[in-house]
Amino acid sequence: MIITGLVVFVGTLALGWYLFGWSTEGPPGMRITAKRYFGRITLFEIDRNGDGVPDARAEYSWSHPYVHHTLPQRNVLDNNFDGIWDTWIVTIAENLHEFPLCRYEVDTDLDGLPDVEFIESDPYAGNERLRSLRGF
Ligand SMILES: [Ca+2]
Ligand SMILES: [Ca+2]
Repeated sequence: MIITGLVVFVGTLALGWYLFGWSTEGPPGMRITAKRYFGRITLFEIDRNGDGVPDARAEYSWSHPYVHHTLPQRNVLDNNFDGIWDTWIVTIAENLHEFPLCRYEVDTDLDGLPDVEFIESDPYAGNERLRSLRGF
């Protein structure tokens, strides 16, 4: 009876881990945590500056979860590392041969809410425009 209860308990833990578990890895100074939702990877939380606080999120839907090299539906960034999200990059259209078309939603007055939007397909140009809008 005790053995059966133990097996059920461990099985429940294993199933819970499979459905909602996470794994963390990354190069020195950076931590990338992949989180599963009902068995599919739908979120990466990234600590880019190694302070223990995630400052980037790559979000996937359950119907279009992460599979090797798939694009997230949305990236959320805290680019000045103050603990408040300030940049939301939404994938509008994927392009197999070029960068995807993205809508940038930018918080320029640092109140945690986006106040400027623009569309860009070149991530380097997008980052340059972010810097010109608010300095980082
Ligand atoms: Ca961090
Ligand atoms: Ca911020």
